Amino acid sequence: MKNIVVLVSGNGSNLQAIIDACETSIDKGKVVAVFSNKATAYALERASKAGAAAISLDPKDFDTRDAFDHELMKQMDEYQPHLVILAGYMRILSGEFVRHYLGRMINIHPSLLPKYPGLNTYQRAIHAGDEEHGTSVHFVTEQLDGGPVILQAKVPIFEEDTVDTLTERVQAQEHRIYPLVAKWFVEDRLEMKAGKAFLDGKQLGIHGHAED
Ligand code: NHR
Ligand code: GAR
Repeated sequence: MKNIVVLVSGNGSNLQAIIDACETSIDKGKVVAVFSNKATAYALERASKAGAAAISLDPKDFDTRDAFDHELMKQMDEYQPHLVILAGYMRILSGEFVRHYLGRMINIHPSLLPKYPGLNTYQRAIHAGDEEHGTSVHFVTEQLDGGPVILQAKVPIFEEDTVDTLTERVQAQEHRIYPLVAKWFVEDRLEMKAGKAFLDGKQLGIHGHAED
């Protein structure tokens, strides 16, 4: 079994999709621990229900970002993670933390990267009058939302869309693609080398694996 550790801050619908996939399609992976920077995150309840450790650390108990990340790393390593998954984790990670998990930490970001790194992507896409939006799974590097993309999913934006309707459409796609990427990683089909993503030894392009 390969241990998966997930970092969350909120609802945890992506966490749930991955937990469910570990019961069905990700034969070699298991979510062993879930860490949150918010004690009230619903994701922690999902973790407990699934029999994973559910742990919250409060940033207020630490003087600096580095100190918080260092403690988080120490506690995570007790679970010997093969893969670290950011699933709606809303805190920027320090350089030390990112370097420690480099090549085995992935994130899902709600935009078609490299478009719209950072926050409020739905508002920005609607406001810009874009005809499509989407989500990207990428390896985490020190550059915020700048690591190599593994897989994207696109959705249309309709005239009557609001942030809520668009979020719902994008998240439905996230729940499909994130477990798939986790499965690839656990099966040792996916790796990051020299800042690029490779699937089955083939280098992926800037939009990741081409899939409809
Ligand atoms: N850390 C590094 N080093 N690199 C990445 O690519 C990261 C990361 C940490 C989180 C997720 C990311 C996203 O998918 C992620 C990718 C939070 C912020 C942010 O500005 C930005 C991007 C992401 C997550 N957070 C504020 C902060 O000061 C807090 C915002 C809040 O609490 O609402 O940490 O979008
Ligand atoms: C997801 O849609 C993810 O793309 C986004 O937060 C949501 C979390 O939902 N991530 C970010 O915005 C990272 N900054 P979930 O908690 O239900 O999985």
